[in-house]
Amino acid sequence: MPYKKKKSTKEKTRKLLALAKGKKRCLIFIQDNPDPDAVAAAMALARLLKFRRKVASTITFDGVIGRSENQAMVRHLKVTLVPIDDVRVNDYDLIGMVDTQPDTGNNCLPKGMVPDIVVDHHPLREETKAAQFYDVKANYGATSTMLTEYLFEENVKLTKNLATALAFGIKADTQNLGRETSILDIDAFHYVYNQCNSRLLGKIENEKVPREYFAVLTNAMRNATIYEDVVITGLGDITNPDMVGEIADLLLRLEHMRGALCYGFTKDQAILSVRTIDEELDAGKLVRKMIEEPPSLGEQASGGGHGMMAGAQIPCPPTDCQKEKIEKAIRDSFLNVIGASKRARKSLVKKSTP
Ligand SMILES: [Mn+2]
Repeated sequence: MPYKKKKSTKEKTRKLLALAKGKKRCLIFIQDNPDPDAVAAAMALARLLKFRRKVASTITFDGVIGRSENQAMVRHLKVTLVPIDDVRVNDYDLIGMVDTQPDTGNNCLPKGMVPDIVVDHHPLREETKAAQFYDVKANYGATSTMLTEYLFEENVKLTKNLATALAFGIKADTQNLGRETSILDIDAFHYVYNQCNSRLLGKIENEKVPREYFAVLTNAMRNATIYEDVVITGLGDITNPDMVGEIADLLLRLEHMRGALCYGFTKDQAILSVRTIDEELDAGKLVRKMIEEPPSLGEQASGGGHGMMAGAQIPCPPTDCQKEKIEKAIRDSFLNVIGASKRARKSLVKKSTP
């Protein structure tokens, strides 16, 4: 079926492009430790602004490009991502934000700054409404799908690299169009896949991983504990924060489980990922309850998510870090909110014998 334009998209792109009129440089914020959907969506917004308004964009982020696949994406598709520490925010006359929103705690937008443009597929936040332009639709599986609609609406030709990025972005956020996917994601995927370099996409998705990857994985499985029908593991200190989400996904595949939690410590924070297949208990609500309800993660924690997946971060500077205390708070509050007994515990795998 041919890809179709939507009336609602036309209204959105018109408003967005009106805002960009006469502007010169756009700074696009994405989430910390960005994933393929964030990178692809930012590339697409940059392309739209360049093609229709001759606005040049810089994509900025904080944290690291952790997963080998994501590093391969950036390398093969020649994406330039500039760390926030190397950016002078005052050099820009337009501020964009994609795949995240102000005040979520997982991006480096300076405190108090209101972006001009916000496009995201997580639940709408109150702070976002201050933006002159926002398009936030939680029924989309990927922000890349929303930006694909914009580009199609505005007849912007996709480069091979951009089409490949968008295809990867949509696949990555929807577990290959299987999780939280709408027909909109599938239609957009077909559109970009037809124009992408599928051989290169395959190469990116199957990028080699370092030995450390298997060390983290082994450690995670050895430390995993089952409490009734939920499973929890901690990774200790990590250099790649993306492992937390990847391992939570993996643990949820364990039969009879309705929830999984994985957490780890980066240099200045504890981060956690929650996954659930419980229709009643939305992962986003679960994480919000973990932050708000006693025994809570504390006032400094922030987080969010939706449907089956959510995450949070708790500041934990290396100097006064009380990792054990935070670890206990994470585990206790998760078990409390999801309703699983602390006492009924067993190890996921038996300790190996020499
Ligand atoms: Mn996304």
